[in-house]
Amino acid sequence: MVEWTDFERATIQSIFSKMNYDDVGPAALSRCLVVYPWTQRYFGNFGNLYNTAAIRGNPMVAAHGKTVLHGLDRAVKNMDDIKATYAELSVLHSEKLHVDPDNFRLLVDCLTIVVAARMGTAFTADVQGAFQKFLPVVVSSLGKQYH
Ligand code: HNI
Repeated sequence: MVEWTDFERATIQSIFSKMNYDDVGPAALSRCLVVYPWTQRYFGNFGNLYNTAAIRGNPMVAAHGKTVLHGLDRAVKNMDDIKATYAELSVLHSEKLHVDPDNFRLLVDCLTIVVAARMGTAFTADVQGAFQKFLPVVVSSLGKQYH
């Protein structure tokens, strides 16, 4: 069970409440697919992922990027029990999608870079500290049902 300070809670909630999901979700997922090309293997049914332009222009990537952010939303709303919140999603990624859990960290790293770029100077070291405390909890909770 992770303990959160008032600052950490307020910061995480503020980042997500100000975030434009339609922009940040597609940007984070497409960045992950470009920077770490092996992550493309899970999206074989998404059509053309041939190069950076194709990935960035792919509507299925964009839609799925938003889905992932809505998935993260659930953790933001349940910060005191992220593990239970993600139990089902963890089973899905493990048993049905067979996603290597190492990839969760790659995606949240790309998300961090996109959020930092969008927030600019508001992404202070303290804000980054709170965000980077939250994301590994997400990553480890999504990996909990793997065995
Ligand atoms: Ni992920 C489906 C959330 C990381 C590959 N994923 C989902 C869904 C959510 C979700 C929500 C929709 C579930 C449903 O339909 O019930 N995924 C998340 C979150 C993270 C994450 C919160 C981490 C931050 N997923 C990843 C990663 C990969 C990944 C890193 C692969 C590299 N996810 C998938 C695939 C699907 C998926 C593949 C099914 C997509 C589809 O529509 O066919």
